Amino acid sequence: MSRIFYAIKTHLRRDLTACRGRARVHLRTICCSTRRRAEDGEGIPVLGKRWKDTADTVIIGGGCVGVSVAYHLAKGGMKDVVLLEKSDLTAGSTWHAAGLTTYYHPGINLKKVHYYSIKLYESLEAETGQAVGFHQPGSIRIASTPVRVDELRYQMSRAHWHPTPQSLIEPDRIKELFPLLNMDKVIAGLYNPGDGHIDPYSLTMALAAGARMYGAQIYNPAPVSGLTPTSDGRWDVQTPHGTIRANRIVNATGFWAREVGQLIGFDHPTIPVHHQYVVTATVPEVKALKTELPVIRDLEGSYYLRQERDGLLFGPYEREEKMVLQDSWVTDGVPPGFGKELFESDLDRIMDHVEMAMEMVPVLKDADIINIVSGPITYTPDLLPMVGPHQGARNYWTAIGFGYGVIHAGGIGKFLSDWIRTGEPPYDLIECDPNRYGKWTTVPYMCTKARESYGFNNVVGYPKEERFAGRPTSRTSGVYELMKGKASMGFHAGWEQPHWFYKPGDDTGYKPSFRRTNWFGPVGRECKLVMEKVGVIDLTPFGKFIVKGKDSHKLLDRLFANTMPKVGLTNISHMLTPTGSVYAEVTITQLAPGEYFLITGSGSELHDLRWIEREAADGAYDVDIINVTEDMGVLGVAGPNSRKVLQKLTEEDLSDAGFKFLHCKPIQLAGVPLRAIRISYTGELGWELYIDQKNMAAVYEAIMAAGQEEGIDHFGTYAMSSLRLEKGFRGWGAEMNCDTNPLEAGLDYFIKLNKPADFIGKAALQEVKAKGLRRKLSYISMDTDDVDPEGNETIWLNGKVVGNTTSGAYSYTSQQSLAFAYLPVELCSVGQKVEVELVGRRYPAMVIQEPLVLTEPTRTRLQKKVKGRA
Ligand code: THG
Repeated sequence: MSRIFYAIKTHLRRDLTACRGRARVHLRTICCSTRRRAEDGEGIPVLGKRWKDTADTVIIGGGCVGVSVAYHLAKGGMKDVVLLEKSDLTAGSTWHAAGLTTYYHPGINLKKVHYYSIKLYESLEAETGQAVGFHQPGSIRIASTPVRVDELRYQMSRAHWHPTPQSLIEPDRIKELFPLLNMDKVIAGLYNPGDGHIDPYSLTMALAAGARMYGAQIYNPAPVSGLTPTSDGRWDVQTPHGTIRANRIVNATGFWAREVGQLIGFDHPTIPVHHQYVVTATVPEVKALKTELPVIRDLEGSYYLRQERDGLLFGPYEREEKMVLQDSWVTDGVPPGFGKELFESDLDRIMDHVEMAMEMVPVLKDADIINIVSGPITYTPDLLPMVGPHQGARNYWTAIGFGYGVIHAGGIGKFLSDWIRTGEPPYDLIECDPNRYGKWTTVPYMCTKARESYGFNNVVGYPKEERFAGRPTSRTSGVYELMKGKASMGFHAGWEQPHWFYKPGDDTGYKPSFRRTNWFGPVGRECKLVMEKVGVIDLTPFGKFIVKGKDSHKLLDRLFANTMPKVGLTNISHMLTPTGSVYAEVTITQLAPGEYFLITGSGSELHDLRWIEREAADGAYDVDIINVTEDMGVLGVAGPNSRKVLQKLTEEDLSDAGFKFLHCKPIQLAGVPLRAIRISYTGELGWELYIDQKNMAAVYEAIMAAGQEEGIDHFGTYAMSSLRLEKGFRGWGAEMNCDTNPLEAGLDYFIKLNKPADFIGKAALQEVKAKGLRRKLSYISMDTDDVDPEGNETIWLNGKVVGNTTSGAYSYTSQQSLAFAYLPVELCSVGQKVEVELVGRRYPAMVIQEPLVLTEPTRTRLQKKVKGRA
């Protein structure tokens, strides 16, 4: 038996307590505080004169994230920043974190967070005078299967338009950088030269020193016992020292986040899980090295390994079924007084990883383990943190749910503080919006997903990834039961929505790939169906709100850049940020005088609602805002035969003159009263039907029966994406978001700069227009083989990066790969040649005239013109 096994099986088991005690001393220079029953306020020293009873922002939680928010707010010039920490700074998860720092993130936005963190950590010592123990020996993500190499190539094509200094390296170079590696299985590596690790305790102390230097107050021990909203949107924050009245509060309480959230009626989906890592004693081969080893992440083995002094530190991500949730904390709360404690470690759980690590790094076999750390960290259902203002409470912000708090702390502190100070996010980080969750994120759901997320830490990250744990949630549409066996389902904000439908002979199910896969053919079939016959799609996941009351028009006119539609009409309209970027894209219908129906995409329901509610509250508008998302099902019926099919079921005149494009009417269809809007994101002739959930199945069955002769069938969201791209329709979150203004996105038609109302973002956009644009959304077509663009790929010209795609798909109607992309204005002319990088290859591409396919209303109009002339 190797020594590492011996150590694990005997020595450590024998005296875990001693071992944990040593872990503290050995790993970090932490002054072990005496335990306090902080929650009870018992024995809490009086803070005396320093105590303030008002603040602009109160941050609750003194881990690396909360302290970073305080540092950045104060540095950004905010006066009266107060941070309350219930026991000691770093207590919770920060103090026992492994401290890894990396430029790498698969998400395109979080790369920016990581980048900022690393740059900040490089300069923090000079700024604050506090050493932070930052090591930057680089890191290598190791691929030992061909699909991993594809994943790394895929990641490179998404990273090249970012400053992230990463490159794909060959085995020889890997061996050179990490001479202790067994190269038998290594095929390639993703190398990030600036990566490394930092001492989380020192980092937090440096940020705290900085925060104080810029004027923030940090109080500890100062546990928060109550949070009371005031009628003017502020908060009374109760502590044993007294109450602070704050303009806003930030919950940055790590694994206490649910408890703090519960003080004001939220149940945040942040679940404590155990994370273990192991530290070895000096390894002679490591000691003999002249330079520090880079951090390695063995993706197949699902662990990270780095040098710790002259030994090694090794941390696995245990499999879904093995990892441990701290269930008792979920049900009963975190035990009072828990601060800098650790759990019993369980080495059986990590044996598989240990074996793989010993194979990859053979010197581990003879290493003695001196410490094992098993500490609580938090996981959210999708592994990403929750950062931003929270819907449902005014001036309540969260910075919680960090599974990787140390690398996120710097960047998130900057991001959140900029958002707080300026009123809008400094860049798009929509995947971390706290409002992506809702009432459907129940405790069992949170737990199942946290488990899945943990186990999936190093699974291959495919495009269009689906995860299945915890599904379906309580959010199912009225036709879900009828569709579920027939389609590959996608998950959208708690809902199940068909991606594509099966036919006999199809290779069914979820078969992810970096190239075209099993859905490629079937989606072509669905596009043909909508272009030539008629298709039905379940659009229930749309977010839907009613806004009514005396000031409804005034409020919406202030929030939206388009003019408000007349009664019975529908408009496409955008909410802009104060600097004139796109916050949201919504369709608005005026149902009755002063009563508006707002429809937004599935992912943006509470994100949009929060923005509308905030403006309504801040401006004291007399309105009612009602979220009807779950009450109403939606069926889309689209294609040239849609009129004929629906006409069979209603007395209402559906002719082009009788029911015009972008009109809305209450109608009876198959005997069911519902609301119909003539609109379709496919760009084809079509209606959306807004139906009480309870009547949805009946309406659906009537439509399917009525349409048999016309060849009716289903289509899903993949076909919809391809069809909308062919028509040149922009998608929110891709072509437009808070990183883009509507003029560069080509949305000019929807922006009424000369409407009388002073809508949010108007002045800024006028300035943008006067200055002129530097880049524009372009429409590009490319020659590919077995792969299509999906968005966020790098665009090259003459060996230089010139832009990025925003979304992409195969156009079945015109048989070519198609994408939207941002390019500098001088490269936007039709005919401009560029290259698009897809999974490691650069394919020839060209800017083309949009759209590839005319929309039905335009086609019909042009046909009428031609007829008129004849
Ligand atoms: N249906 C409804 N609401 C929605 C969407 C939808 N809200 C969110 C999102 N999708 C909005 N996006 C669009 C984008 C374009 C169109 C519809 C919704 C569209 N555009 C036509 C065009 O560009 O030719 C018409 C534009 C016009 O003439 O005003 O139809 O899918 N309910």
